[in-house]
Amino acid sequence: MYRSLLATAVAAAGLAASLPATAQFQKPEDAVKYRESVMTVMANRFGRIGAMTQGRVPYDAALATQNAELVATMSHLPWDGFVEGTAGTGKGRASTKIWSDRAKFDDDAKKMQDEVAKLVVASRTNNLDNVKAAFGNVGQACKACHDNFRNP
Ligand code: ASC
Repeated sequence: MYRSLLATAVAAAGLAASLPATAQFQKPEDAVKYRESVMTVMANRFGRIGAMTQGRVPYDAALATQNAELVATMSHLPWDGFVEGTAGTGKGRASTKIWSDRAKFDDDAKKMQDEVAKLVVASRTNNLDNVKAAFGNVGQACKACHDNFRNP
C-alpha cells in the first residue's frame, strides 16, 4: 500500500519536473494568482523605497538596498505566469496583446529588470539622490509596460 503510494508520488514528481513551465499551473486562475502575487510583493517592496524617496519615512540606506534586492529577485518571477489563454473576464487585467506581441512584452519586462538592477547599484551608493533617480526610472519602466499590456 505505502509502497505503491510512494511509487505514484515519485512518478508524479518526475512527471512534473519534466513538464514545461506552463504546466506548473493546474488551472488558468492559478497562473493569474501566481503572477499577481509576485507583482503585489514587488510593488510592496518597491513602495517602501518610494516612501523614502518621497520623504514619508526617513532614508535608511540598508533597508533601501534590502528592498531593492528583493524587487530585483521578484522582477524575474512573474513572466512564466503569463500563460496563453489567461486573459479575459475574471482573469485579471492582462491584455491579450501580451500574447499577440510577446516579443515587445518580453522587451518591456527586460527593460524593467535592467532598471531594477540599476536601482540595486544606486541603493548601494548610500546616496538618496541616486536612489531617487533610479527609482523614477524603474517607475517609468513599470508604467510603460502597464500602459502597453494591462487593461484599465
Ligand atoms: C508602483 C506600482 C506600480 C508602478 C507604477 C509606476 O509602485 O505599484 O505599478 O510603481 O505605478 O508608474
